[in-house]
Amino acid sequence: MALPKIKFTQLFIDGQFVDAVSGKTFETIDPRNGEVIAKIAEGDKDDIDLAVKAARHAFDNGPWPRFPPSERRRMMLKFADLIDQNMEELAALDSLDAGKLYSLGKLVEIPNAAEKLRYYAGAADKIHGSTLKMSGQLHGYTLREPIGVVGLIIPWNFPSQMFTMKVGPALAAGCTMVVKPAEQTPLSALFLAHLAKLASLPDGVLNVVTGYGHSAGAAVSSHMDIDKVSFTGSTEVGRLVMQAAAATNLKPVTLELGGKSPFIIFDDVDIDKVADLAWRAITYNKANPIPIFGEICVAGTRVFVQEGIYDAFVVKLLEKVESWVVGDPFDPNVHQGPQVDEKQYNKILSYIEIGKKEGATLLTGGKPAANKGYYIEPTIFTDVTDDMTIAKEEIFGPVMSLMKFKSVEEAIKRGNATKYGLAAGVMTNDLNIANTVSRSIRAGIVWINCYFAFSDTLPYGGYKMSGFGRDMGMESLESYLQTKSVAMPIHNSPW
Ligand code: TXE
Repeated sequence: MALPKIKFTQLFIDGQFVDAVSGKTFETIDPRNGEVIAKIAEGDKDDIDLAVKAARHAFDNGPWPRFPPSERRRMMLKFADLIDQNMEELAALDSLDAGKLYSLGKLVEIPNAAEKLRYYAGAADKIHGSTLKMSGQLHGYTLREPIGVVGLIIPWNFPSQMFTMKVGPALAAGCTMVVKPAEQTPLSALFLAHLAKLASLPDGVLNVVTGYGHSAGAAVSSHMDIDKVSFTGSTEVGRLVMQAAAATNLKPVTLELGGKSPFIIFDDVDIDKVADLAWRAITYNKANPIPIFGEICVAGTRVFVQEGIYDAFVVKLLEKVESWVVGDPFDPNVHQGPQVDEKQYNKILSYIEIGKKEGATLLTGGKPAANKGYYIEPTIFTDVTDDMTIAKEEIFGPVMSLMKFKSVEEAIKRGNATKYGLAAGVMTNDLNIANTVSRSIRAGIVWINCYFAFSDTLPYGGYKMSGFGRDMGMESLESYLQTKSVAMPIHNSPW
C-alpha cells in the first residue's frame, strides 16, 4: 500500500495549527529503517502555557461545559464517525510511526478508538448527582461538575486508542484539555486534532502539544492552571508526574504505569489452545492475530506452567515460533513489526543479554531479526527464577520467561512476587482454582481462560506500582468530575 502523506506537523492550539514558539522541530522516525518521516513542531513550556490558556478560556467562558450534554454527545459522535471515515490513514500513520501492524490497526485499533468516543458520548447526558436528606429543615443535593482543564500525557504503544481513551471521558464530562502525545508517535494525535476541528469542537477545547517529556510533558504536570493530569507511561516518569503535581497546585493525578504480569497455566488445560493464548499474551501489540510485539503494559511476560504439562507446552510454543514472520508492518503476511524506536530496541536487547548472564536458558530468539530497522526475534527463556532481572523488570518487548510450578499456593505466591500489579491470566478448567487464584492475585485485571479481553465498559488500571485510578469504564469518567454539595432550607426562610 502507498504510505500516507504527512499533512499535520504543527502544534494544535486554540483551534489552529501553529509552529512552536521557539520555532524548533524534532524528527519522528520510521522504526522499519531508522529514517526520518517528518519534522514535527517541538513544543515546550511556552507552548504548553499557550495551550493551557486556550483551554482555560474555553472552560471558563466557552460553550463546551455549558452545552446541553446532548450537544457534547452529538459532536463526539461526529468525531467518532470522522475517525471511521479516516480509518486507513490513521492506521497507516500509527504503523509508520510506531511499527504497528497496519492490518490490525485498520481492523481493530482505529475502529476501537472511534468506539471509545461513542461509549463516552453515550454517557454525556447520564452524569447526575443525588438528592440527600439532611437533619432539620434542610435538604441537600450534589452536582457532578467537570474538573476543569486536564492534561493528558500519553505513550507511543497505542497512539490513537490512548488518545480517545483519555479524551473521550474528558470531553463527555465537559472538561477542556491539553494532550501531550509521545515524541515517538505525534502523527496520529495531530491528525485526530484535525478531525476534532472538523467535528466542530469549539476552539480551545482540545489542544495537542507535541514535544519531549522532560520539557512539554513536565510543563503539563507542573502547570498551576491544569486541574488534573492523566498519565500513561513508565513507573519512573509516573513518580515525577506525581511529584510535580504535589509540588505545584496539588492537582489529582491518575497513573497507568508498567507491569510484569503473570500468566498462570494449570495442567488441566488444552495445551494447544493455551499455548496459542500465551503466545499472544506476550506478543500482543505488534503481532497478528491480535495487534508492536509485546509493547503493552499488560503483556503476560512471566508464564508459569504447572509441571505436569511443562514439557509438552514448551514443544507447542516452539511450533508457534517456527511459523512466526517478523517484518514490515504494512505486509499482511507479517506477524510482528519492529519495536518502536532505537531506545526500546536497545533496552530489549540488553535485557536479553542480562537474562543470559544471570543464567536463564535461551530457548529461542535473542537477536535482531533484520540488519536495519528495530526488529527483534521472538525470544523465550526457560530456567528463569523469580529473582532474575528478566523476571522482575518490565522489558516491553518480545521476551517471554517460562517458569515451572507445582501447586496453586506456589502459583499465587510467585504470581504476586512483583512490585507491579496490572494484569494476570489464569488458565484452568477448575472453577475452584480459577476463583481462588483470581481473588488472590493483586492486579487491576485478571483474565480467566482468556487474555487481552478488554472492553470500553471494563475499568482498567493498576494495583501496587502499576499506578492508580482507572481508564475506561464509568470509573474513568468519574475521575474527570468533581462533586459539589449544595445545601438549602426546605422552606424558603433563613435557617
Ligand atoms: O516512557 P515514558 P518511554 C514503559 C516501558 C518502556 C518504558 C520507557 O517499560 O520501555 O516505560 O518508555 C512523557 N514529565 N512504558 O521512555 O518516558 C513522554 O513524553 C511528564 C509503559 O517511552 O514514561 C510520553 O508522552 N511527562 C507504558 C509519556 O510520558 C513525561 C507505555 C511516556 O513516556 C516526562 C510506554 C516527564 N518528566 C512505556 N518524561 C504503559 N504503561 O503502557 C516523559 N514524559
